[in-house]
Amino acid sequence: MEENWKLLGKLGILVIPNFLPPALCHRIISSSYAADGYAATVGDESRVDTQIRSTRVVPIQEGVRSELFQTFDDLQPQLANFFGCELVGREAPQLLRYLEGDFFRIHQDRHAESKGEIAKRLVTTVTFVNDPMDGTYPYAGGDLRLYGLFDNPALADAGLPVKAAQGLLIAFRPDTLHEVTPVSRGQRYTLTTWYH
Ligand SMILES: O=C(O)CCC(=O)C(=O)O
Repeated sequence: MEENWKLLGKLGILVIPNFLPPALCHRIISSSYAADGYAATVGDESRVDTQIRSTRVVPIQEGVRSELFQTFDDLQPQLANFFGCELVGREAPQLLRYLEGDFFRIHQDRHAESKGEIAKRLVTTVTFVNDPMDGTYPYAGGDLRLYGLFDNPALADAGLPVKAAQGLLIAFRPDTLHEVTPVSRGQRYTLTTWYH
């Protein structure tokens, strides 16, 4: 396994290479490629703020939806076991498209004051649908970085980048600070979902 993924594993992140097969990843992107989608929101009150987050949520097409949703349903027991909590369901996966220049500044997916559905989040998952070396949809930049994983206070501001790979899923607690650095070339696609 990649050294980077082994390190993430030691720091309490669940890493599942090839969670989604390449053919499914390819179908997800090609079937949604032409769809415009809508600007992704931030915060509990779901507002658009392009200083914090510049990316779009793209609809997941009918032809891939049931297979994809089933795959995420099947993951639930493994997540519950890994994070040592009871999980009762999940939010609908979001397909995110980052164009050149798009980013998501450092944030948490749930924090102490979160309310409503967001307060129910116990696990975040991010799945890479393409990766920088993807033959059909390559990109550059767009690092997912996780913060606060090291006990050493001197490393509190050190964001650990996740080595992207097509189909790779990572799961972490939703109060983990994380960001996506600006994409410098191409289009980056990820799927996020939250388990309750
Ligand atoms: O696209 C990613 O890699 C992460 C997305 C994210 O941080 C989020 O949806 O909260």
